[in-house]
Amino acid sequence: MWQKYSCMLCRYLLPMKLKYLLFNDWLSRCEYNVQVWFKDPLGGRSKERKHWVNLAWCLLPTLLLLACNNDMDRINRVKRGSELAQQYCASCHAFPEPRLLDKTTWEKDVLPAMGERLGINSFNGSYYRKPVLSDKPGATTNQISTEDWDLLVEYYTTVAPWQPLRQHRDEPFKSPAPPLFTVHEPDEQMGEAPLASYVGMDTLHQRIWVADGQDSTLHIYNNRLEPLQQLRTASIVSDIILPGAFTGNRAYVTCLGTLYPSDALRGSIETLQDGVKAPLKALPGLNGQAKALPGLKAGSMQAAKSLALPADSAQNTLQWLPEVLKDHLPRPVQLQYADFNQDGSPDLLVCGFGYNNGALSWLELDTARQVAVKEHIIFPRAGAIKAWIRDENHDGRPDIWVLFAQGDESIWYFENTGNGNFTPQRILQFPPVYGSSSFTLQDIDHDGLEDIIYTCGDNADLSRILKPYHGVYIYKNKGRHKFIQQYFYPVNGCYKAIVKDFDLDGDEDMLTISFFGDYGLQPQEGLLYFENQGGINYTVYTLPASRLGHWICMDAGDIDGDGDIDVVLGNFSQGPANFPGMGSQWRNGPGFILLENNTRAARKKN
Ligand SMILES: [Ca+2]
Ligand SMILES: [Ca+2]
Ligand SMILES: [Ca+2]
Ligand SMILES: [Ca+2]
Repeated sequence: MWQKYSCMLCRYLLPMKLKYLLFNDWLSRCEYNVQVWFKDPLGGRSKERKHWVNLAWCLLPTLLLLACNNDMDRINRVKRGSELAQQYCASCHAFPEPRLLDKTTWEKDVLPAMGERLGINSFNGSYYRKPVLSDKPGATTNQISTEDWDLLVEYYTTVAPWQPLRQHRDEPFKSPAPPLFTVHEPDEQMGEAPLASYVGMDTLHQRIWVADGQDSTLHIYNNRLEPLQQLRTASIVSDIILPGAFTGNRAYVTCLGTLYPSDALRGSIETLQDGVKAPLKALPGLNGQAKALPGLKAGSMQAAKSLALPADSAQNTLQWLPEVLKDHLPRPVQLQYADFNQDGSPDLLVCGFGYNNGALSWLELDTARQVAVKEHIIFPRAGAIKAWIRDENHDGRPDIWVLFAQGDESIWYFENTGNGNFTPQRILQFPPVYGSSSFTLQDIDHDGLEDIIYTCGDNADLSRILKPYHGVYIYKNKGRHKFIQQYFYPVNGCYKAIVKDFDLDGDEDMLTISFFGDYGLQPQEGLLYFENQGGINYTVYTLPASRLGHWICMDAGDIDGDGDIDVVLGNFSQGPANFPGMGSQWRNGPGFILLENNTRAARKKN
């Protein structure tokens, strides 16, 4: 006990210079008292008591000194542990500061898994839960000695806080939000306990596509939310390139293979070809006049002058025929398209998330035969989750921006150097506990340079505690690939931000969804509206629709053609399971909802 308090005294209360002065003072007192003791050992009773007191006074600093020596040993060990953490942890990803997690989460959850990757299966003589396995079966990789690993763990468990950091908002969110959206639910649901893994708006044909992970099915609705077709896919759908300019009458469907982390190459890409090629014609009764559409539970969706649907969609006779374009992919989560090798034929970019292994790659297509003729690996790394195509340097070749969300969480720029070859450059790097979830490129401040809007909040990995650094970030583009953080708003478990001018006042607003929100105390985090107040300033509002489902995916577009941006949200009704009450609410909720934007209609009224 006394060691503990003396160590605290040394560590927290006394700066080094003061310790030195006190120590010298004590030494001189000891020297004086010892001299007096031996010079006058037969003094009076009071004098004897005084000498005992003086002796005790001499012993106290000695005890403190011993304690300090223990303390100094520990300080030196922790210092060495810090160097080892920089050496080993930062060799794979951004250096994770101990303060990002609490001591227990480091010791019990994160470090055992990290030790396993370095070939370590014990700490201070106690064995971790799992056996040591390397990526190559039958081989183990001891990359760090047991002694060094113990020092590294001691560093994290010493410096980390006892309790997780708390979320802090300078500006709490507000309620009620401006009456921007009206909620619509489909009459015909996807099934009980929906697991929406994808929602998308085909604004060209005014259809909504929703994938259900329960039974790997794809559901297509018209903009009245009436079902047009349901079909089965190879596996759970993660992304779709909807029919449009690139794909003509085809859709390209990304099938994840397996929902849970795995290195199995079960992912695939399917093409869907519309079997009925009916000509476009205007729906009867909608010849350019605003009219409430039937089939909606609430609200008054406005039909637009341009509203025209294929006859087949009006008659519920879509016949999409799936064909496998490419299989054996590492958990692909997104597709993009461009002519990467400039041969006049479009190619596909695949974000192969994988688990330990994954790849960013592009596929040369034989669009006539509907097969991928060759796969080119751009970056053999796990975690590619979101990509955007830009001709960044205006040389006519499509370049690529990618967020990697596994291990080395980071945003990369791949410059197309010709013939489908790319030069990688890391632009931003985030600590591996951030749980990067999405990013987008948009010129928020209208200075001619696209800025980065980044969200983090995936919390399904090793450290499943609420994290105050989860939320939405804006990095301002300073030119020459330099980005500076200009904005952060904390949102637990933030999964995606869509940046659009929702209220049509000329500046970029945002909608965010959260999958791992703080459902115990602030379930409103599930869906937030950021109204731009000029520059990079927002007022953040809660939206009542946050209660209706466990929103995991979101898309935006003008689905009714009236000139404002509507939103579709997908409900993944499972997990996290530790919030009683929310589970049944989500399971009984709709598979998806449409938020119809009222802005244009309100302006017409006024
Ligand atoms: Ca090409
Ligand atoms: Ca900008
Ligand atoms: Ca706006
Ligand atoms: Ca609209």
